[in-house]
Amino acid sequence: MNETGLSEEEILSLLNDAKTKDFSYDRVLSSMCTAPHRIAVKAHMQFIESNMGDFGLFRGTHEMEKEVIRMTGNMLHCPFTEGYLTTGGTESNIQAVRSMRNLHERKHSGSRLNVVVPISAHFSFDKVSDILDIDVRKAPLDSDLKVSIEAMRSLIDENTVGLVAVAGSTEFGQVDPIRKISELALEKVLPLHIDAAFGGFVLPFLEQEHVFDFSLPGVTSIAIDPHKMGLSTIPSGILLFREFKHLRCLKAHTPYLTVDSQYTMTGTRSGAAVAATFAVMKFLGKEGYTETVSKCMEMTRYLLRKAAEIGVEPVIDPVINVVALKVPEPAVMRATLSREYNWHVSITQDPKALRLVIMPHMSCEMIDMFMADLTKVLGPVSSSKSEQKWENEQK
Ligand code: 0PR
Repeated sequence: MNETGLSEEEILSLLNDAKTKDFSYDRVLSSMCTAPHRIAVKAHMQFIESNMGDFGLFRGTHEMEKEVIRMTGNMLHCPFTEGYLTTGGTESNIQAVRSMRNLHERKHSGSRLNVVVPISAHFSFDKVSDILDIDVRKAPLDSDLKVSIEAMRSLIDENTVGLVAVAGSTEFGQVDPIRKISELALEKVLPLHIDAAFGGFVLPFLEQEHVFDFSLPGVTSIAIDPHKMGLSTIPSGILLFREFKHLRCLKAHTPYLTVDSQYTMTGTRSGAAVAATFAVMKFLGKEGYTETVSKCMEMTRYLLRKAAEIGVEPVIDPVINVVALKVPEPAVMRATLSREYNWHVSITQDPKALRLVIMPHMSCEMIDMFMADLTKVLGPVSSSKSEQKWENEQK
């Protein structure tokens, strides 16, 4: 650390230098986060010192948190849901599985416990395995990249603490057959956690109906992130439980604080993110989110039309605003697009494809510019050859 403090000017100059090294969102097609809504930024700044780790001191913020839980519970068809604002999908997933583990009758039996998840589940479940010291059994997918129910069923045994399904997978934006998984969970008397970290603020606002939430009786918890498609500030995640017993088993005593217990993973928690989420949800309402999601889906369809013009097809017909394109050597394409054209895109693992997330910070003009550069990178590969080459590479 420097001996004496720098001047404000010097600090601002250091900050500006750092900022110029960050990618600007108008070159980013790989992110599940986006620029937060201005009302969220305003609220965040106003509550910048608020700490939900000792919410007896910040009662106004705590009331806003309860209102966010109530609004989200209503949106996901469980008006009396229990929960709290997390730092994002990772924490929500860890806490959901921790709750399953704590409620499991064989917790003290000494046997190694497990949770059954789709292989498409986010890498946060690998952290779950390490932190909670339980096996994460990964069920393969069907050809449409939804988890296979039969595979899930075959992985369940007496040491299984619960099931996980994904509503809007990270790589392909696919939604698992949650109605059937809910039936399986009820049949096996297991809790079912839905990872809707990304899809949670998309699926309820699509024209086509997708049933993925508490309206299915087997669903016991849901992760949904305001800092992704909810347009709130980072770090804003939400973890919801259908019943208090799932939250109660996460209790820690905090005798010297203003409240004598907490159920959260972190101690100190951002009240600013609570205020931001409250503000943007109230400001946009269902109408505002429907508009945002419609815009992203229109851009998604626009991108698909442009891709088709150059002979590039998606791996699956996108369900939400996540597109995986069949291009030859996706990793090389990604590197070239970054190095030579300053675009940030990502890739999927199985099958390998070029992955784009069509977020609210994008526009059709941005897509046009990107497609022009992608066309150059693809080079003289003719339409049919592009897909053929991709098919051969998957073998
Ligand atoms: N569950 C799902 C389905 C997710 O897609 C993600 C993150 C998580 C859980 C974990 O959420 P947190 O990162 O909030 O803990 N999905 C994005 C991803 O891994 C996160 C992200 C966002 C990555 C923006 C990069 C980026 O630029 O791709």
